[in-house]
Parts: sequence; structure tokens; C-alpha cells
Amino acid sequence: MVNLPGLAGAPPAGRCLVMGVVNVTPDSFSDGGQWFGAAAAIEHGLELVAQGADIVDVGGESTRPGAQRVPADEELRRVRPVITELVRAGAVVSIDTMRAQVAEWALEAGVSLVNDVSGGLADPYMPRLVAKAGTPYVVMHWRGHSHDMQTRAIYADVVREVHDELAQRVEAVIAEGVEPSRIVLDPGLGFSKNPAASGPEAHNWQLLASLGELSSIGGRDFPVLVGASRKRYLSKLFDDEGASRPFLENDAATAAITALSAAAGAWCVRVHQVPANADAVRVAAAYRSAQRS
Ligand code: PMM
Repeated sequence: MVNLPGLAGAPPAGRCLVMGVVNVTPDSFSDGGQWFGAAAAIEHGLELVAQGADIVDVGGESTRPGAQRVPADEELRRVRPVITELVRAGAVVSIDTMRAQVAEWALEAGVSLVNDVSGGLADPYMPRLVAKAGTPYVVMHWRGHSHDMQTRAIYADVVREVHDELAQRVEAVIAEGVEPSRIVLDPGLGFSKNPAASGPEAHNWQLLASLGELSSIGGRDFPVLVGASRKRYLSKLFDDEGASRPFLENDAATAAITALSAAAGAWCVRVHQVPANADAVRVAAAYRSAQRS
């Protein structure tokens, strides 16, 4: 396990970190099937590191809207060789899973962070496992599994409700023994959020514009991870007379969000394509350091 900058007593990060995504799945939203074979996934992970990813996030279960769950042994079968090889190669690896059983194996294999899109709601054993391991823990805002999560995208005030629901999760995982200094918050863009580009239903945009407010819970400022990359709400911005722009064309828009999020103080961005985002976080760091206090 590697100590991640900006968390739990490690030196400050100096800039927003870049997490590159390796989805070892046949059906993820934005790159499903591309890296499904272990050899392709390992090669891709190493390429992301060479391009400047600080962390490689490996997942074996798709969470795209509508996705059905895969059995735990299949999830493990997918991620095992990929994590083993990436850790062996010296990469800083995180495990993207909602299952304690998968996280437990990955922690023994040497991952440095547990990324749980359910924030401990999907598997009640997860927070205690993470507490015992002493690794950083990404607690994402989540209202339910992917098969029907979009029916839960109902908010009177999305920023206040996501903040308050994250605050409840923070309290719950701390009660299970997770150190507050190891918690990273994530607004869960695209998860039970309306993809609208404007208006009162533009949940993802409202959350992005309020990262500071979201990260402040109980008098403490938590580090924030932003997972905006290639999501459907980005395509909505560029919809042309009902025709949706393919998500693979949204990497420039993703880099723009990375710059905005990093300038607003995000700790890390989770992205599918690294080079432009590695530039964007450096742009934001220079911009932040030039700001008058
Ligand atoms: N999004 C996806 C998967 N894992 N983890 C975190 N912490 N935050 C996210 O927003 C997030 C995630 C789904 O994205 P993909 O299937 O397109 O990679």
C-alpha cells in the first residue's frame, strides 16, 4: 500500500491527482468491452501510468445505468490478474468495488485505496474491513443499484440532499471505525442524477458548481473525488436536435471539467483518458497558486 498525497498524514498533494480508469468489464458505460481481457487491461493500466495517472482504478463490475449485478466470483476473476500485475509493476492501484469480499482480496494484493460507489450501503461489511486495513476509502453518494437508480433522481435541492446523505454515510463509516482522515467524498455524478444540461434538473452541474459546500461536513473539509469522465450528462450538452453525441467524443469536455474541479480544490479526478487531464490539473495548480489570498 502506498500513502496517497493529501490524505491521512501524507504530504499535501500540491495538485489534484489523476485516477485513470481500467474497467475490466464487457459492459461499462464508456469503455465496456475494450479492456475486458486481462492482458489488454494490464497493458492499458500500464499505459495510463506512463501517461501520468497517479492512481489506476480497477473495476470488475459495471455500474452504468440499467446494469445488472455480476456474481462476486466473476468480479474477482476479472480483477485478480490485473491488480496483481499492476501492483507488481509498481503502480498505485485502487479497487472499484461495492463488495467487501473483493476489496479484501485486493487489499491483500496491495491496493492503496478502496473506491466504493455505494459508500458502504451495498455491503455492510465494507466499512469495517476498510477500517481494519487502514486504507483511504472513497465514499460516493449513491441511492441504489444501477438497474433502477435513475428512478431515484428526485431532489428538491440536490446539493443540500447529496451533502446531507453523504454526511450520514460519513457518520456511519466513522462509527464502524474508519478514520476521518482517510475518507474521500464523491458526489456520484451520473448515479441517480438527472443528465439535464440546464434548469432545475441539471443535478450533475449543480453538484460540480458546489464542490466546496459538499466537502464541508461537521466542521471538517474532506477531500473530494470527481468522476465526470465521459458520462451521459456531458453528451447532453452537445445534443444536436435529439441526436446524442457519442461519449467517446467527450474527452475534451471532461478535461474542461477537470480544470474547473481542480481549480475548485478537488483532490482527485477519475478519468478514462489521461494525457489532457494530466495537463488540466497542472493548469489548475498554477492558477490556484497564483490566486491572491
Ligand atoms: N463512476 C463510475 C465507476 N466508478 N467511482 C467513483 N468514485 N466515482 C464515479 O463517479 C464513478 C466510479 C462509472 O463510470 P464508468 O463505468 O464510465 O467508468
